[in-house]
Amino acid sequence: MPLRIALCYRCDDRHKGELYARLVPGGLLCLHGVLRRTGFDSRLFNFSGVGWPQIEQRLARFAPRLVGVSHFTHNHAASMRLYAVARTALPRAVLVAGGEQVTYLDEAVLARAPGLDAIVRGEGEAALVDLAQRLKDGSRWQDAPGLSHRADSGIARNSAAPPVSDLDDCYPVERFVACEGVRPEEQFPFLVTSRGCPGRCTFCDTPSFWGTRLRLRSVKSVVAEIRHLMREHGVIYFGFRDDTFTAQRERVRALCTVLITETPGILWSCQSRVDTLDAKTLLAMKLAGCEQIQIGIETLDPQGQKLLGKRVDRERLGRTLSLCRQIGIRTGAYLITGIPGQTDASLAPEREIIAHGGLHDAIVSPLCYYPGTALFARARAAGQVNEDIFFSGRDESLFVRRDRETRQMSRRLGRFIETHAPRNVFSASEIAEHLARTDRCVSALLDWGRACLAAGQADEAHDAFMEIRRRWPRHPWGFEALAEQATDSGRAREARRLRLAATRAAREDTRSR
Ligand code: B12
Ligand code: SF4
Repeated sequence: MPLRIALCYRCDDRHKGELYARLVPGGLLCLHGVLRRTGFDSRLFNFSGVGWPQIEQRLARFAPRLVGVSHFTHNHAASMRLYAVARTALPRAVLVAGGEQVTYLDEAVLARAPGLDAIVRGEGEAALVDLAQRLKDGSRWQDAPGLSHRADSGIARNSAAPPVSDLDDCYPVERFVACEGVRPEEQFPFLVTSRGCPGRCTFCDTPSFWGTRLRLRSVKSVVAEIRHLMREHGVIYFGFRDDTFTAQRERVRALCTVLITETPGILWSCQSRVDTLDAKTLLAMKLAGCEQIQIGIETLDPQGQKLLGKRVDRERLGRTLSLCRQIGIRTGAYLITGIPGQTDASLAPEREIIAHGGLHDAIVSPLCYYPGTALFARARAAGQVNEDIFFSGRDESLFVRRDRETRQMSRRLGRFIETHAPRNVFSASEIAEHLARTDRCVSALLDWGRACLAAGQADEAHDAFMEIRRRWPRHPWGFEALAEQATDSGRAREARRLRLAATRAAREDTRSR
């Protein structure tokens, strides 16, 4: 009988109403898929929002030999309780944790969680498969690489597990089966095609956790995943959530070329930096269905940039934003408030770029300490903070600044974005240009149709959506857009029928290729 393994995630209760927090970390799906492919009976449990007595019962009923928990900073409190509940339900199971929080706080977490046997530091695939294999063989699981575990002398740290050499191996289709509490339409649209980032931002732990060398999945593996999700789950909108999706532009263009022929029925967004975008790549992305890019700007203040280790050149930013507008890709920005030394006046360049740079949206987040970041290491060395902030269970304990000025700055900037960003929608003449540049591609036609709808020109909108239907008869977004129009004019039944047709089209289109 294959060894039974339960992989679990639970978000903190204060976040259970937030879609993003409820999703299981992408890496837990990878571990689940790799374990299943290797022949283990792995089951993935998303316990977000589930009551503790039910969790205890469910684990006892499944009776796994090994339990793995994903423990990040934002689900710290829930993970700690999960260890206690799992230990009560399964007194003899081996209970391990992995994820960004426990990787850097292994000793402190083990000291506070008596039910937890071990922590896997860093990338989990090789270490967890090794551990499971040892359990199956009856050899000492404590010797698996990458582990921090309890020993007579305190906490023992085994040497690091080898990094996965071929990332494609971490993304088998087995990760989409045997998942409880996972809603495919919410969880599966997020795609990650690489690990590592060449950046060295001080507020981010990616450089230390994943390294500054980029490892990439092959185009074939990414396209196979998209096709699978379209066919089996009817997903037609994806978010590439790589840290810097465009870090290697030739690879992005190669991917786009295949997407255009193999999965013409999708739209997508991605995240990037201004210094990794150019006209040729942006056009390839637009033609392959990219409709939005979120750009990490963080701050435009030179002092702030120095502190955060990220230099965004204002001129280049302006050029990139206007290139995106010319090609027809919407832009969003990530901005950070609460940087030491930042004042409302020093946010003038950000306001300028929001009002006149053509941004469609911006998200403001407070500067936070995370374990494994240079920002935290420096502050700790200077005696300003210690690890206790990660154990308080409150988001605010992570904020670098908690003063009144910071709260005001964040509120004001938020209001400024709400007022100004909506004014930056593409104008009719801009969309007409996008249509010409892209030989009337699907995403430009959608923009055109939607702009017509907003302007009350229902017939023109219908024509644009029907053009998609005519030129790409099985393209799901043709149906989807017509469904939007039907909803708009109160034809609910027709909208439902068209939505069903969109899902069917996505599935049939991938089957027929
Ligand atoms: C894509 C992404 C998202 C997406 C999708 C998340 C998802 N559920 O798939 C969205 C937009 C929803 C999102 C939201 C958030 N995210 Co996010 N996200 C990422 C990003 C860019 C990639 C995640 C990923 O797939 N990585 C690749 C996989 C393979 O790695 P992994 O999930 O970490 O898992 C590996 C290891 O951690 C370990 N591991 C993990 N769990 C376990 C369990 C066991 C038993 C074992 C052995 C090993 C193990 O092994 C895994 C496989 O190698 C990362 C940055 C990064 N590069 O990782 C940030 C990151 C994970 N996010 C982060 C944050 C803060 C958030 C939010 C809280 C933001 C917010 N304020 O809303 C929310 C929380 C939502 C959530 N439930 O995770 C931080 C977490 C920092 C921390 N210390 O916890 C990160 C690290 C970004 C950063 N560098 O600061 N995120
Ligand atoms: S913030 Fe983005 S660009 Fe900077 S190191 Fe992290 S992942 Fe890389």
